[in-house]
Amino acid sequence: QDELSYVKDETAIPSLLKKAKDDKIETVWDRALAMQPQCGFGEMGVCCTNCSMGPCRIVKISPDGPKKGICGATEDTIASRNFARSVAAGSAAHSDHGRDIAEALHYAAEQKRPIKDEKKLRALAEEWGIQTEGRSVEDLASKVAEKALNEFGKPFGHLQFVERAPQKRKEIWESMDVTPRAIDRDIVEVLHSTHMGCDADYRNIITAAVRAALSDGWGGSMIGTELSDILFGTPVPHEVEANLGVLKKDCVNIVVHGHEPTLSEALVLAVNDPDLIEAAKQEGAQGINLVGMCCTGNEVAMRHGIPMAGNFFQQELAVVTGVVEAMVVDVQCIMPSLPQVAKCYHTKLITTSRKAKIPGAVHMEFDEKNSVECARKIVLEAVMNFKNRTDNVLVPEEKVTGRIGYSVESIIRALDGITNTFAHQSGTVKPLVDAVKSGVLRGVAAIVGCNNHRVPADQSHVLLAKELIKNDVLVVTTGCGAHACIKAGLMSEDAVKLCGKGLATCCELLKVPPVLHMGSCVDISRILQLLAIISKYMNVDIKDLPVAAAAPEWMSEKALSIGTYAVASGIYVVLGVTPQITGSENLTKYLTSDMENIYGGRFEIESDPIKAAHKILDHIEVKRKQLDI
Ligand code: NFS
Ligand code: SF4
Repeated sequence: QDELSYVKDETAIPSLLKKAKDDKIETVWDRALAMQPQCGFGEMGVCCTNCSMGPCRIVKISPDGPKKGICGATEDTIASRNFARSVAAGSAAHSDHGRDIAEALHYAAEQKRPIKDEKKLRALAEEWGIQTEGRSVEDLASKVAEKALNEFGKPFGHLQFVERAPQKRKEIWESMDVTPRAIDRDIVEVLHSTHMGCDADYRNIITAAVRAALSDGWGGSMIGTELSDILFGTPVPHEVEANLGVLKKDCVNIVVHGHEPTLSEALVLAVNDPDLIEAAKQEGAQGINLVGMCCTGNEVAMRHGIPMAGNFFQQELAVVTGVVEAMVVDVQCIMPSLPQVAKCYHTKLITTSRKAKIPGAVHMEFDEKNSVECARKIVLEAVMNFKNRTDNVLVPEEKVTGRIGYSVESIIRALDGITNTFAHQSGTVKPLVDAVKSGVLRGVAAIVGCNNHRVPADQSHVLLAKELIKNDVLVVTTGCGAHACIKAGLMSEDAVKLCGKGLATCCELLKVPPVLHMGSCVDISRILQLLAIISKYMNVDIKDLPVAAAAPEWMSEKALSIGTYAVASGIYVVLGVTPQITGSENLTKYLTSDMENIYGGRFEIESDPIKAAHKILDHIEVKRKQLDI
């Protein structure tokens, strides 16, 4: 009980919810309430609208209702098709983000703009068989970008990043014929095969979904991460402030929200422009305060220490503070309700992508070829809006500091820092593996994903993380889960107090928090990469490692794609919110059990975060036993 009230307070949500109520603002919680009871057919995944003979639904609760769609599709076919289409959409979202980054790298090379991580660029070029000797940075960047863009539609072969996976994993994929081939093709194939009257075998439908998901994790997302690092810099550890308390009453506040770092990087440059700062002062502000929300927030926090204003369920509340001059958004996880909320204050909601326009928002399209100028215009729009702010403001006090920036490179560098303690070759994961083998550290768990009204916001993320670190499991996190963890203080030095003795010792030695922020949701590819490195170092498959993943509050299709590629990569994945599959017992059994026999990973559904933690701990112990450590 104590723990619950503590978690609720640290989100900064209650005070702003009260203000929202006073201001007669409708929020996601109000709409969720109004939606009750939610449709049982949809919840179970047995509603089909794939053709206009439908909608069809399978009636499970009474023996008399229809058991087949009008075309004859069974509950297994319908539920698996729905699931597969969600995975394909999620993979599309991540991968299209990756493609935009590849294009941005291409333009940067063309326009001779700075390319931050030349070392990483050269390493990737070599990995991809591009001649590096005697080539300029621009030339190499443009070749790498081109090769990345080809990954989306190349007619033959398979994705290049597949080669990063351990040998045994590649063999499993080969044997199941799920080795991702070309990103767009694998996604299109799901849409084709789930068209009316095509694939009716739920297992085969999930196999296609697995291929599309793998083309996300080991394809589009990995391209997004790697090329963002090359272009904008690979994150290194540093301190950052988090929660809505990072908004500043006396400054022009700009919240950048969405996903792709291209827009946010340009804004970071623009807010430091002396002319714009001067303009803000002319308007009576002390300066310009740029803060980030959701995954874009993670991107700019990881690379520039821009404060993390909040996660998915805090986006409306950020506007409710009354001090946001502009909320600038690009793609994904942006609530269409925002213009309604913004209308009640002075906030301008500015959409910037042709892929995501919202009625009621101001649209200022962001052009990658002209990024800096676009960003300046947006910032000026915010600055000029400062004078419209009213007295109806509330900046919550909640604000914490945490240490973030844990790319694979910085994790390995942190491990290198203890060379004197362990006999150790530098640049490897040996100290981490040694700590796991000795049992000081039991294993590693990833906590990722969103907020969902079915769970008190952030609570499952935080309770799960605390239970795991208490039991000597190192936690890595991304996305909105990372926001939840930093807000709860789990990325601060103090968090070591919450750890078991073994993990506490490791953290003190490595000077890292027990919960490592690895970035945005596309950066889950960093976690795959880390697991691949560890597997190769230990000469085992990913499925043999004492690791697990959880998405305790997930809601998006992207999360389903992530879960699916994680399972197909051999990882045990606990979902805290039940996916819309339960109308098909066969499909449910396939995802939560049969897949383990094929891929070594499987889904688990567990809504109680403490029970979820113990399932993860049990899983880790089983894997340790099998490894004989
Ligand atoms: Ni991930 Fe990022 Fe958050 Fe969920 Fe949305 S922001 S890509 S989908 S809600 S974690
Ligand atoms: Fe109904 Fe079949 Fe059409 Fe789906 S595809 S709506 S189950 S007739």
